[in-house]
Amino acid sequence: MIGVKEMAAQTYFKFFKSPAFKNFTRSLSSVIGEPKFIGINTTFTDALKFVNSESYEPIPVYRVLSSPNCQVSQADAQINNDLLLRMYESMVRLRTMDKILYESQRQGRISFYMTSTGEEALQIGSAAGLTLEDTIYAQYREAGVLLWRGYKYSEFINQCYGNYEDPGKGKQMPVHYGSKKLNYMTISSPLTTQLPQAVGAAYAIKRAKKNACVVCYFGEGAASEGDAHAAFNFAATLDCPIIFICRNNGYAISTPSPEQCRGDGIAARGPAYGINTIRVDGNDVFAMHHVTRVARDFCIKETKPVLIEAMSYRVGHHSTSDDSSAYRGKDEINEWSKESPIAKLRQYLQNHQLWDDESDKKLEVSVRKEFLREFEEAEKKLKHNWRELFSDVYQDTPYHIKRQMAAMERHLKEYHEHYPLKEFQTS
Ligand SMILES: Cc1ncc(C[n+]2csc(CCOP(=O)(O)OP(=O)(O)O)c2C)c(N)n1
Repeated sequence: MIGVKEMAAQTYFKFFKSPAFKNFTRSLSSVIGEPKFIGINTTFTDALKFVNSESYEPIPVYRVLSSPNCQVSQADAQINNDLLLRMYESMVRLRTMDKILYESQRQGRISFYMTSTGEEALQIGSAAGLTLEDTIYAQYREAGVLLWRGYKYSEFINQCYGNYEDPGKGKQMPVHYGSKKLNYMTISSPLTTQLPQAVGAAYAIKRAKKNACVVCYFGEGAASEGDAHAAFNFAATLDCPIIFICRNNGYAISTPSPEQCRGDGIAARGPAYGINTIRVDGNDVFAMHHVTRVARDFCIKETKPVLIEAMSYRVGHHSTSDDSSAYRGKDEINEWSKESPIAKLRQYLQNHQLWDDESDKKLEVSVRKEFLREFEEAEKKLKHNWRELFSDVYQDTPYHIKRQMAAMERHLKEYHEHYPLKEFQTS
């Protein structure tokens, strides 16, 4: 039985929610002077006040793995043990692969490399919160995402060598991976091109009513390109199911993020575009995984975009072409190395009797052995026929390209002893 008071409360509640009440308040506000500007929902004020960073409340960083005890503070951010161990192993695999490929560049075996050191949790945590149905548009420092999705060591190495097993036929720089099978778009060197492309793909997914989303990774430096604005705005106004994951690792090559942009980082831009936004500790694999899972559910259910700013630190040089000691001190790197996401997760596993020194040693040895075996194989493989240099751009090779190819043919005939032609396929 409900009493008179409850009935009265229900009636009031119904009235306040009714269209009649909305019409009444709308007509009242036009009398007392509330703004009717299209698309803006606010009030008039006679206080002349600029909105500035002092009156602005910075967006906090979502974190669940508390230091120094490495406990997970939120029940729904917990990860089951099997998945957690798989995540840890993937982080160690990524670090080992980075180490070997970085050193192989230093030995002159490959031309270029970029490591993910310090950003392993960001990549593996988010990748584990997605499915293979979700389409990935990445920058270049997201090898961990591809590794998690099942890209093999041999595939990474073949691409870096540009040998005949590289689907890109050696036409791209190392680390410009792509995999149709794993729904991972091939990396483009020009920054931020992936953002508007990713929004277009998300719009297509929305029209096809697929139970999936697009996930677009980019650095805070890339967010300064005009394409980022176009992408955010289209995603918001066209209600696209896309998760933007900004990897804010503190630097865009030598430019520290406070010189890259002012204000409250990249996350602050989200609400201005009308995008649901969160800032997360990218070194906390639990938080990263949880946020990505929730964002995925939200953006598929609501067909709306989400912006995640994942805070981390680029421990390594920008690439093998960079020497970061020219623009940052050792102390800073040492300080951040203490925040190693791999060490944090390892501590958690150890605290819960899921891992120990012995398991660590075993894993390191087996990963290294497996990787080096693949590495040796890839190194023996020939590169594509040099004539491939001229293919795959035009459907019908134009006259000037044919002329260049003939000139190259003549040149190599005459000066063949100066070129490592034995390393290339002949047909
Ligand atoms: C349009 C364009 N401008 C400049 C460059 C040169 N460039 C390559 S990487 C890079 C820094 C990008 O930094 P960020 O987006 O923060 O990613 P991070 O390398 O830190 O992961 C720059 C300026 C480029 N590749 N494309």
